[in-house]
Amino acid sequence: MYTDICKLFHIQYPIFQGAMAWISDSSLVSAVSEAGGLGVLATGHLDGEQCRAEIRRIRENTDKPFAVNIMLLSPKTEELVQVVCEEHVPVVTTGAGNPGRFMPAFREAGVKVVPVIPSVALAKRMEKEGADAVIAEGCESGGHVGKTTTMALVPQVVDAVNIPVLAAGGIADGRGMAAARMLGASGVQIGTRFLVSRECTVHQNYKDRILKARDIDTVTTGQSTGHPVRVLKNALTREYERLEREGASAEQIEELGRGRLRMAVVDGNTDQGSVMSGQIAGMVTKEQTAGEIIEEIMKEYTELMSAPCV
Ligand code: TUI
Repeated sequence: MYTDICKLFHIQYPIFQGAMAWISDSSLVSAVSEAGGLGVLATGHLDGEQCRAEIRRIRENTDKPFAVNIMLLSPKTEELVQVVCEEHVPVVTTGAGNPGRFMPAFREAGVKVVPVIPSVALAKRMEKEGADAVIAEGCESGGHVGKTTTMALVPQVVDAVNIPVLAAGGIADGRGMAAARMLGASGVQIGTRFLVSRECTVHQNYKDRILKARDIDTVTTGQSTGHPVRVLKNALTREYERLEREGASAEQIEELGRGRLRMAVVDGNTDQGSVMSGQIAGMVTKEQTAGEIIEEIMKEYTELMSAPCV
């Protein structure tokens, strides 16, 4: 239960909450950290000062460690990095790109860096550039995804680097966590299950779509743009399919996606909005507090790890 991840990040359980743009705000982050995991603030939709305000709200709610995620496609990346360093945030996770150029600034500010990576090559590069750990994220995840599954990616990354590896993508319970441990991961990152937690402020319509989803209800859109995104099927994904079938340009397809995540998360328009979700949504069937989710996962995990083989 207590792994090198717990020691490195001063947390009770080796569970990171996946950063979800517009969704993982100070409310969810402080609840996950307070429950013994590592809450991770999403900043893909924030500017530097909004990020600073959220960091301060987290610190009002908990004195436990937390992380800030920097989505490297954000036009505000530079100012977000600056704020994270000024605020001496304990941990940064990064996504959707290579954080190499910011590593010296993070190191100088004493910020631990954990890049999310979709490949062995990138994991090796991150280790060389001074990452403290990596999150190997399989394409079962929600949102922007790589090409390799968690099952195939995690052991290959574990073999390739000497820093701790967390597994992400398709994990939502103690069985997934035990499987990740068997693949050599020291911890897990969980997004979709925390999305339906009571402390998550996402629109109830979004939660309801996750709670009702089946195993086959996600699809990746935007394959042709080089930024495939896993979402629940709806009118928007049918429109993506039509555009891609008709050979629309990458610009036209990117344009279709503009503002769609906000539409789903804030306005609750789950038909026209982008309802990002992992493939595990079919198994996420109840709303609980973040604390209950973590307790349940750890109970299942410890029971499995101590059970005799059958
Ligand atoms: O970043 C994520 N998931 C996300 S970001 C996001 S917001 C968004 N919306 C529309 C289009 C694109 C993004 C929603 N979900 N997960 C971590 C992740 N990182 N997945 C894949 C990667 C990744 C991809 C390429 C990491 C590094 C990378 O490097 C390429 C390079 O620059 O060498």
